[in-house]
Order: sequence, then structure tokens, then C-alpha cells
Amino acid sequence: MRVFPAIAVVVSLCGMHVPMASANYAERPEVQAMADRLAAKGLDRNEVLKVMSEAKRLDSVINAMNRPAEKKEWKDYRPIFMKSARVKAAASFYQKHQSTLERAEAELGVPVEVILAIIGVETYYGKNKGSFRALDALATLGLDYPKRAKFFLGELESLFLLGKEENLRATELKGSYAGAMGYGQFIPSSYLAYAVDFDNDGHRDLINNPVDAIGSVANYLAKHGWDMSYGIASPVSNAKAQVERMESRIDVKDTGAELASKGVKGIPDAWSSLPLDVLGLYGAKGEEYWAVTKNFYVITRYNRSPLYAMAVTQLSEDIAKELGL
Ligand SMILES: [Ca+2]
Repeated sequence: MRVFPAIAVVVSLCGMHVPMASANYAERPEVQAMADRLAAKGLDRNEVLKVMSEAKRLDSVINAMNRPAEKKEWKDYRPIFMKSARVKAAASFYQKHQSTLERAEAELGVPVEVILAIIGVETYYGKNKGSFRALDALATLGLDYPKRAKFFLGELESLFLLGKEENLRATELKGSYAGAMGYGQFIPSSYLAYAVDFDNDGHRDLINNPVDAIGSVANYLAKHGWDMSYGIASPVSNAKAQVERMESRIDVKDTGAELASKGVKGIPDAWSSLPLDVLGLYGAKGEEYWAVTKNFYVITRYNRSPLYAMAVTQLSEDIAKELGL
């Protein structure tokens, strides 16, 4: 018999243009269980539930998840990022933060131009850090996007832990539709695990502090195995047979010498004993093939798309040229 009053409430809420599902996030069993786990880690359970009762379901977040840019082919993806304006913006960010970038390269072993390329692709040097409340984005995906619910519920939990650890208010943090925050667009679990206090002021602030953001992007790549002693990608030919599927994820497994013995032409001599993979892309002039090193794979730890990793690679090369690095 409770069905009828509930419907009446829903109808009246609709009449006031209040989102229906939002009010209930705190009551969801997954959220109750999350609040228990967070309470065991020292957070105030009631405060967690109060914050969750303020979380809103955003259809725009679900719509954005269903049409990511990475579904494009390389010939259409590349022009989004490879523009001279972005290289100029990199140069101006470099002028402001040269000593920090050089310190990151020296201390963490990741090239200045690669750090610049990542921050450029992610947020145009802080210009587009995202305008979604991270709380709403992660609650929507964690609780109303079954395909990735487990992952994003984990990120929602990390958002609360981050709030406690860095003394931030979860309700105020802004980010992308996927809950990625700051200059380098770190999701909460990456923020917790890889952010560094690069200016030594006692806080890891990736949202308003470009120095911490630069150090943290470099640290993320360093911790995933960046190696300064070799490059990222080099064009090859006669490589089609080594590509399982065009524009698919890579997995460095054959050495340069092994690939050469299978007929691949153009692998740099210095890479003959390095583990490599061959990436095939649909470029503006047709199919193109690239030998890629573990550094390329490391960029895909930041974003799984090989198109993303190639955009970062090529932007880093243009930036290095522009800056004379
Ligand atoms: Ca700091």
C-alpha cells in the first residue's frame, strides 16, 4: 500500500523540477556499505551520508560517457590536439614554470615536453579543468551507470578519503564528467596514490597549484616506469602483419630485433633489444604504422586509448621543437 504515496511524492517532485533519483543516493545500500567502510577508516559516517544526500544524478555525465572522443579514428582525433595554438600555450606555461618543469625532469626522470604535452591535452594548461562537481559525477557513474559502477564507486570512496587526507571539501571539488580533477585530471585514487607536494607547502593541491600538478604528472609517469634513456614512438613500414587490430591497445612484448626478423622495416638500431609493439593507425594519408616503446605504454596508463598516447607523443615532439629542447 505504500506504493501510492510514493508515486504521489514523485509526481509532486517532478512538478517542482527536482531530480528524482538524487535525493536517494544516501539511502542506496552501496552507499550505506561505503559509509561503513569509510567510518572504519576514521571518517564520520553521518557526515558521509549527509554529503551523499546532496549528490545529484547528472544525465549529462552519462551522455558524455557514452560518446568519448577516443571512438574517432586517428585522422579525426589528431587535429583536435595538434594545433599550433596549443603549442604556443605550452610555451607560455613553460615560461612561467620553467624551473619547476626542469626540476621535475631532473628529480623524476620525465622529459619537460612530455609533462607539458599531458597537461596540454588534459586541460589546455589549466584552462579546462572541468565544471562538474566531482561528487555528482562520481555518484552518477558509481550508482547509475552499471557498466562501470564498481570502478566509479571505488573512485567515489577515494574522493571521501582524499577529502579527509588533504582537508578538502568533497562537495566543492570540480572536475571532468568522469571525476578527474585539476591541471592533470587525476581521478581520486590516482590523486591519493601519485600526487606529490612539489612545492613543499604541506598540501598536495592539483587543482589550484601548478607546481604540485607538474610534479604529480611527472611522478605518475615515473612510478609507471618512464625511462629517459629511449624515446616513445618511431614510424615503421612492412608492419601490417604484426598488428592484431588497428587502433587497439598495445602491449610491448617483442624486441626490436624480433620485429625486424619478422620483416618490420625502420626500427631504430638503438631499440633492437628493447621490448616494443607495433601500433597501426588510420591517418590522414591512410594506414600508418609505429614501433612504440614502454614509454608509450606508460602514457596509456594515464589514458588507455592509443590515440591519446599518440597525441601526447606528437604534441611533446612539437613542443620540444618550439622550445628548442
Ligand atoms: Ca603543495
